[in-house]
Amino acid sequence: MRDLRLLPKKSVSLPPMKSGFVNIIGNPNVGKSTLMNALVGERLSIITAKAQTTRHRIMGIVTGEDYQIVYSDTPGILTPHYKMQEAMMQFVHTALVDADVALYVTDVVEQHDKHAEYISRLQKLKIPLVLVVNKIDLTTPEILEQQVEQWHAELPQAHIFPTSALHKFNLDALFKLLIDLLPEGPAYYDKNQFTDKNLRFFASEIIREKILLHYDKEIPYSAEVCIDAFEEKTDMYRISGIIYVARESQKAIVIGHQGKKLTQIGTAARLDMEQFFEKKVFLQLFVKVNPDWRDDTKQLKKFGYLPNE
Ligand SMILES: Nc1nc2c(ncn2[C@@H]2O[C@H](COP(=O)(O)OP(=O)(O)OP(=O)(O)O)[C@@H](O)[C@H]2O)c(=O)[nH]1
Ligand SMILES: [Mg+2]
Repeated sequence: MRDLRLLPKKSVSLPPMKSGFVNIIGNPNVGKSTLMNALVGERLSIITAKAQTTRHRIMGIVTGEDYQIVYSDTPGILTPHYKMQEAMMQFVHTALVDADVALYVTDVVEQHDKHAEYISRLQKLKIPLVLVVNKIDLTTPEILEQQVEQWHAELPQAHIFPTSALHKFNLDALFKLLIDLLPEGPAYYDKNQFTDKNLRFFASEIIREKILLHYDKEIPYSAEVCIDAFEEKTDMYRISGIIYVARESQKAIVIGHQGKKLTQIGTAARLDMEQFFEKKVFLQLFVKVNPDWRDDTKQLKKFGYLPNE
């Protein structure tokens, strides 16, 4: 029998592995988080109709046979008034620097002039740029066409892509384009890993989402959630969270008459957690006043806005 080792290797043309970072940036409320969740197929980022819902950079990892896309959802671009918002913008700037593909999201309702500062940055990018025009369910084909032309004139190098993240319209085609644009390379993360954040982070975000949904005015923007205990029992998670607000008057509003409001958001958060964790959850919530956390470096480190070195 012939020694098989001496035979020339049969050339099996496996498709090359594509991998890299697709970083999603854009103004507040345009649908960045809705888009990432839809592309990943998990509810990783919280979504509300209020601007500044996302405060962190949250990765969503999708791995297939021959690709790995590491999406990053980021906070909406704003002019910072607090150190917390400066940290939020730092997440955005880093995301522009370490992307393999930049995915800039706008929508059909926001004013074009809201982009001025970032347009010049986008024009100088050396990496592929995809400009997603989201919420096309809210406009007509004629208006959309005009907007696409305007974007094309301003960013001739961009792949302009109309979507409706809410209705999952055009997302398969977007995914294919992203795979095309990604460089060849090995997977960065284990194929079973789907995010860089831990269970505590998701628990705190789910509580924060309920605060955004149930309170108006300044409360959602003054509030932060910290998980002070997260016990993993065999049949359940026992979670204790502290809601920090800026003033005594806000604490009273968050708790509500006879604690009813707090019970209401606690129940809503627990139900969402049980769905997300696929586990029974026992949730306790406390409210504390913490006037200056948005400008306090130590606390911003504790809450994960600043690195801990
Ligand atoms: N009609 C419509 N609404 C959408 C679409 N995508 C997102 N939305 C809505 O827009 C609002 C904002 O969505 P988010 O995904 O939280 O937006 P974001 O850009 O992540 O916002 P920030 O985190 O605050 O910067 C929510 O009410 C979404 O339901 C869409 O395609 N069509
Ligand atoms: Mg968001």
